[in-house]
Amino acid sequence: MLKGQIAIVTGASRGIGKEIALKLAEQGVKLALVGSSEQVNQTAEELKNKGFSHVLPIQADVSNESDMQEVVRKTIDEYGHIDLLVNNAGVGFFKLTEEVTVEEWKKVFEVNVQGVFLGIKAVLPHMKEQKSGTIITISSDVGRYTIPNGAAYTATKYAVQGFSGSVAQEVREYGIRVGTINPGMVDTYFAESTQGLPEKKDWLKVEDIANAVVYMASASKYMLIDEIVLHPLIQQYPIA
Ligand code: NJP
Repeated sequence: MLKGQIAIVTGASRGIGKEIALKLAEQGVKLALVGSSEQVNQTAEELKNKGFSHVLPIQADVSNESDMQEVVRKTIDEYGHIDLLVNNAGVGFFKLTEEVTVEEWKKVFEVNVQGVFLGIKAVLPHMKEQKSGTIITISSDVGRYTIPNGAAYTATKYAVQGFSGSVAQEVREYGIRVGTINPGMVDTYFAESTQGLPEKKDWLKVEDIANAVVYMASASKYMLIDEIVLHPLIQQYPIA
């Protein structure tokens, strides 16, 4: 169902975004991969070595407006249009609020909130014109309930939920679907961790989130899946 579609995946250098890229490529999706470091080129090379030829790496910062406009321009130049945007890039840190610096506060909002805004802002004119499109943002379970020692990160994910929900209502009349995926603990490099550590063996795997993206994106065109929430069984979490 996704075969031949065109997708932009942000934060595709590693972790969840890299796996989303692989799962979409396996479905026959043509990809533009966005990361702020050179690692995004390496990820694209790995996919090409696996036999997926339609992979365009774009080194860009999601929090920079001209970068994201350029991402959309390059994707359209390469493939002609855009069916799917996956806003996955994100950063996080976990510490007591009084220890958070203004620079850290700004950074987490710039990437997690402004980055989502700029990605959506850049694709919407094209999706509105073609009267179709799907936008999926990898938010978090902490976009729905609060945790201690992560107030700044939690605040960004609440913002993402509100933003995404409002945009969804703005654009449904254009056939554009906007939803979020809200995972609990996922084994990645997030917050300066390392993917594959033995102590994270019972956490969600990157493929769990990537499979959710494929499910959401391939839903019938008349259906919007607003939100998918998923947790590892071992994670205790409050119900909002
Ligand atoms: O993290 P990680 P995840 N512009 O650190 C990229 C959410 N989440 O895969 O810039 C463009 O392995 C970076 O690439 P690069 C989380 O909030 C996670 O876990 O080249 N890209 C890398 O590819 C986030 O939204 C958990 O270094 C930028 C990627 O982002 C999403 O899942 C739980 C960038 C980060 O890869 C993916 O995070 C949860 C920028 N300015 C939600 N800055 C979890 N892991 O437990 C960073 O609830 N990137």
